[in-house]
This record gives sequence, C-alpha cells and structure tokens, in this order.
Amino acid sequence: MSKEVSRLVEAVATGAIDRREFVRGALGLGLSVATIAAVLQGCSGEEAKAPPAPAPGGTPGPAPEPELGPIEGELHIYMWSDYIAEDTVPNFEKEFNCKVTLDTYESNEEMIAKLQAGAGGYDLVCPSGYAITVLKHLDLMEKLTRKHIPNLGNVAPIFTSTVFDPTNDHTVPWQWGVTGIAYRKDKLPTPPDSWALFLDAALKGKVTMMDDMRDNIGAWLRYRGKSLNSVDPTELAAAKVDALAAKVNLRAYISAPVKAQLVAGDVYAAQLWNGDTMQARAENDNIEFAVPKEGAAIWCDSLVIPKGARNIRAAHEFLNYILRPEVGASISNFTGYGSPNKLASEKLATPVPYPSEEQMKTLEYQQDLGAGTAVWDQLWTEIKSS
Ligand code: N2P
Repeated sequence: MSKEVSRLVEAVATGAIDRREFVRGALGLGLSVATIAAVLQGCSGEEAKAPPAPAPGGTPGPAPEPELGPIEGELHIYMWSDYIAEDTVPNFEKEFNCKVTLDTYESNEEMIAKLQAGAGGYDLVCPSGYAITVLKHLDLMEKLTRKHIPNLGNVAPIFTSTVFDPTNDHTVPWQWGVTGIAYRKDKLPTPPDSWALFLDAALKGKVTMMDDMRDNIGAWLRYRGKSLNSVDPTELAAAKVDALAAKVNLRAYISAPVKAQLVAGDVYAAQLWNGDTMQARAENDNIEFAVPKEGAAIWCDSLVIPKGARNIRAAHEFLNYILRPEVGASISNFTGYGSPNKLASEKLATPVPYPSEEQMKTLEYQQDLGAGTAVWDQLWTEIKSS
C-alpha cells in the first residue's frame, strides 16, 4: 500500500475524514471499488454495508431477507417514561413524514401485560434484557429485517450478541444503566452506601423505593448477599421480611415520577436508576447517585418490534434513525444513561463510562426467572398489599 493510501485509510478509520471524502480520495489514487468497499467494511460505520455475496458453489447462505414495503404514515411506540430526547420524535416525523405516537410505562411487567392482552397496536417497545427473554418465550416479537437497519454497525460490540439476543435478530440496544440510590446530599447526614438506608426509621416518610418487582425484591436479595435473580424460597422469604421492614418507612412505591419529589426536597432518598437521577440533578445539584456496596442491577434496554405490528417499515426506519451518532447522542444527553451506540458515545461530552471489572463484581444483570416469575409475582402482591 502506498503512503498516500495508508494515510487515507488511517484518516477514515479514525474519523478524521468521512466516507464520502475517503471514496473521493481513494478513487483519485486509483483504488478499485472492491478495495474501497473492503476498507469501509473494516471500519464500524454509519452507512450501509452490502450483504456478503454467497460463495460460488459453496453452501447456501441464510435465506435472503424480505424486501419491506414503503414507509407507512404512522408509528406507535410504547416505552419507559422520560427515556427519549425532546427532539427525537419531532425530527423523525419531519424527515420521514410519519406521525408518531408515544405512550409510556413504568415497568417491564406493565408493558408485557399490555402486549399479552393483545392491546396497544404498538410497532416498537423497549424491554430490558430479561424481558426480551420473556417476550421471546411468549413469541411476542417480530424478527428484524437487518438490511433495512444499516446503522446497526454503530452498536458497540459489547452490546451485540448478548445472552438475551445471541443472534441479534430481534433487538436494537437503546440505553443501559444501573439501579441504585438517588439522594439529596443536603438532607442526609452521610452519603448512603447500603440498601439498609431504607430500613432507617429516622427517614420515615422521606424515602421511596421503586414500584418495580424486579428492582425492589432484587435490592433486598442483594442486601443479604444473594443473587437478584434468586428463586430460592428461603432467600425470597428473607427478602420479604426486609421489604416489609422497609415499607413502614416508605412514603411510596414510585419509580421515575419520584424525580419531582427529590427536586422539591419532599423525598430525601429514592431507589432509582442512574439516568433518571441525572435528569433530576439537572434541576437540583444537591442530588447525587450511589450504588450500594451490597450490589445492584445493571441492565440494557432494547427496542423490539412486537408481534402484529402494522407499521413495520416505519419501525425499521426509526431503528436506523436512532442509531445515527447524532441522534443517539441527543437521546443519551437527555436521558443521562449510557449509550450502547459506540459512535454516539464518542459524541457525548460526559458519556457514562462502562463499569470497570471491579465494579462489575457487585453488579448483576437481571435474568428471566422462568417458572420463578409466578413466585415473585405472588411475593410482590403480598408485599404491596400487607
Ligand atoms: C426510564 C428508565 C428506564 C430504565 N426513565 C429501566 N430499565
């Protein structure tokens, strides 16, 4: 490779020049189209990569993906509250001439129940990892047509081929984060470092925990040194005792909407996710976030197309759109969560750093509980109703 060519390849690989400039320069230096395509394929990119041609005479590749029809005029999204930037939907509507409706939910369980009831008419929903497994078992997800999402190459490799979607057939990672404690540093005598905070009678009426079975019971399991995916009856019974001991101190079971109460100072500490905590902090810089020493949940939520979706092409266009670096960066700028989009992350002034190996020792991914889900459901009902 000549010096000029190496310089050009390095420039496109490091992002110093864009692909169009690279192609112009490479053609000028006499590079063949095949060589240019091969170089571009090597860089994680935001533009379409041609599907690999089947090897002549070799074993046949996977069946070709279907061609989707033209984009529909509407798109219905069902996602967690406060989880998308203000400009994400309006910009999409304008560019694609497609009307978007956005309904919100506060837990995976709420979303799954709605899909199971056959209600909604949604084209995209946003489950956490374990909920993807549940939707898969219930056969409630459509397969993606990957050729219509060329920006998939922008996803950081650690968020692809996950245990929840090993073949990347159903999911596009959206945001990742951690469940911990949001607190007012001006209201607590010392920064909290344990789930025991919610057992402190001195804070009665000033603390909240999330209205989320997995995060709530999971925290009490971790508090006793157990896995937050436990289905062991003795461990769950101990979690119930702790959950009830905390309940007398709680002002409410409340998830994302607690932010306003933290900002106002009605709540001193709340079990909450890191990104929502950052959103509240933007309004009051006395708000901090702590990960309890006993450990906590780490999760990555993804967009998926539920079975029966009617606006399949619009859903694919939206998936490809949110994977653009600038759109992904705008979303994480607003949500305060980590972006699984590598190119978007690079654009953020303060990206959430991926946890170190040391931190990962106490963080745990939530897994599908399988048959244990019914046991947890029952336990959660008992905790909330006693
Ligand atoms: C929404 C945050 C959702 C994260 N505000 C839960 N995985």
